[in-house]
Amino acid sequence: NQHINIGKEKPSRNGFVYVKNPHLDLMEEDILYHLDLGTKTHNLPAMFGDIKFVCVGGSPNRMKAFAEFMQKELGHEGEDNDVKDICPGTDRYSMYKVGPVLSISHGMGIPSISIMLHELIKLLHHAKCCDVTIIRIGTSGGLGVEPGSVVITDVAVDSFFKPQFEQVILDRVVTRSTELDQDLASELLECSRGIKDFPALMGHTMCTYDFYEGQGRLDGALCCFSNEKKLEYLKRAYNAGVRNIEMESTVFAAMCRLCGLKAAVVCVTLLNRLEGDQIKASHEVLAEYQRRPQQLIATLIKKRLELI
Ligand code: DUR
Repeated sequence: NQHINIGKEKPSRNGFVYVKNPHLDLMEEDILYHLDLGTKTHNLPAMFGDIKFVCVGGSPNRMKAFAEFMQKELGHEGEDNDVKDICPGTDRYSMYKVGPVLSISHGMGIPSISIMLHELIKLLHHAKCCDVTIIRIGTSGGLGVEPGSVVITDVAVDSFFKPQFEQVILDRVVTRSTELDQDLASELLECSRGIKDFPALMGHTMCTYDFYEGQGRLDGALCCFSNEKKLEYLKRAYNAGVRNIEMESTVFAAMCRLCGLKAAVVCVTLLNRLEGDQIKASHEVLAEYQRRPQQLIATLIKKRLELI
């Protein structure tokens, strides 16, 4: 198999959301199958043209909670109080819109978020959105950090600690950069300093293809390595700058960068992987942890909209 690095692929910088696919121009209609939306069935510019912030996260319930939280924060609660799922025709992903903020779920892992991102990016493109900031808010396993800490990703790295995402396309391996927007990451860290008792730090985020063996866990249905080997690997990751581990950041960073979206990843850590594998905190504690990235993003959005 040939291994190619598309050096020609340059990020877009003029504010619009780009699709880098010549075939799309030749299509009469574009059906966004997993979102149950389309260019002929929906007026996408009217529905989505004003979007400036997109938040994505794994769980549909959490993304609904985020939309409800944003509704309160932005003072958008009216008579029509409920946030409504824009994609009720599909149970693959849920989507909510509150003013200029779109909140969408992406499921777990690279394949799931990648399908959603293809359709989301086309949606933003068809809607002629401009200057869009996109943030993944999620959960992760921490490395040498206190559980509940919020990690703002400076670079997303793969299991070899490299800042790249490899995708098999036809029968070749295409390597793409996973650089994120450094200014946005710094702005988020700055915002976090303004929130009382908010444990946040910047660090590398490692993205894997699995939750168990792929993250060096000893508690899966299969495991073929010792506790010593596990700790040796995780400590090497720590020394390479990794502070948390999740399953979506590399493809998220790679796709957003190429399509002109300023992207950030903000994940709370549910445990310290140097101390264990199982997530043992109570539901209440975990729920509180998961509100932390939401709080940070709400602060950033309100600052940007000059509401604070
Ligand atoms: N996640 C991990 N590892 C952890 C905790 C959370 O990958 O230790 C993220 C990624 C995935 C989901 O979407 O949460 C799995 O629980």
